[in-house]
Amino acid sequence: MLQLERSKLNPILVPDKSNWWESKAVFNCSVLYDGKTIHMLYRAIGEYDNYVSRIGYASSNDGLSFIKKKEAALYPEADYESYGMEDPRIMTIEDETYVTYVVLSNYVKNNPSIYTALAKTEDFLDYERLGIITGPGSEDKDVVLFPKINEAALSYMMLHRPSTWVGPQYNTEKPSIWIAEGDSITNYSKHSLLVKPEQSWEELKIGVGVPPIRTKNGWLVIYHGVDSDHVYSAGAFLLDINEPCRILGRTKVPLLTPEEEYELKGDVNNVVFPTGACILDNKLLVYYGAADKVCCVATADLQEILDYIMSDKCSL
Ligand code: BMA
Repeated sequence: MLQLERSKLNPILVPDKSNWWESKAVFNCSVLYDGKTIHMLYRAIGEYDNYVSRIGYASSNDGLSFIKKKEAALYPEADYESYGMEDPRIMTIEDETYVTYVVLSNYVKNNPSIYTALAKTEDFLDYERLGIITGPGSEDKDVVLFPKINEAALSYMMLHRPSTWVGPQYNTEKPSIWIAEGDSITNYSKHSLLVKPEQSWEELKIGVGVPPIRTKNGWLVIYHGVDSDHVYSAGAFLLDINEPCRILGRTKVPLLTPEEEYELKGDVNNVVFPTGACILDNKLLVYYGAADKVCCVATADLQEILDYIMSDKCSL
């Protein structure tokens, strides 16, 4: 049974009491390695009354020690962001850098409407907002975009988790991971069910954590599953490079489940929530939020994890 190995330096990012917008919690971090610098965006909380999230930026040369920028990278400006911007995920598509993030707005009967929005950046300083990219009423979170599947690909591909798409008409009883095709980077219309909860550790729901990573064996996707006690764990599946609707393997047992104090106790207990990854010297570094409080990293040898996902032990 393969497990991700936690860094001894965890947690690698903690709240900064002296900086109001990130004084309470910093978690669910995503990264982009540009060959020199590891850029990180993370969800930050500065007050519990309204629990409005902002997005912070940090950078590193080794993937372990990060220096934060004092000002928030993204904070609610657009109407659709008014109650928070959560869970940023960084992707490169055709040499451009994009960020998906969950937005909360328009409270109706104490419930916020949930969407995912997209922004584009060249330097992690300025962000161009491209608007909401998920449909009304779907309460879509955990949205990641694929890089272009191949040179000839005309369409854009997305993985998403529409929370309300459950029931016989959707062929799934629990919120699941869907794959969608779009004619532009912001407009996705063809949707199909891709991965449903199967094991007890993912009984309540699953959602993609980390944007798909191109490997020689296929697209590696790290995701989270939530069990009936609301414990969040991490698993992985592998998709065919040219036909990402084809699943090549999937972990049956979590790669990471809350065990350490910083994962067991926080603002939401018992959470490991992977949202980013990069590869350094053939090592996969998986970045995750722990207990909705701090940022952490855990690693695995890239080839070992690919072989493991493809092996009988964990495939479907
Ligand atoms: C999800 C999101 C994440 C959070 C997780 C665990 O629905 O809100 O930001 O880390 O729940 O609380």
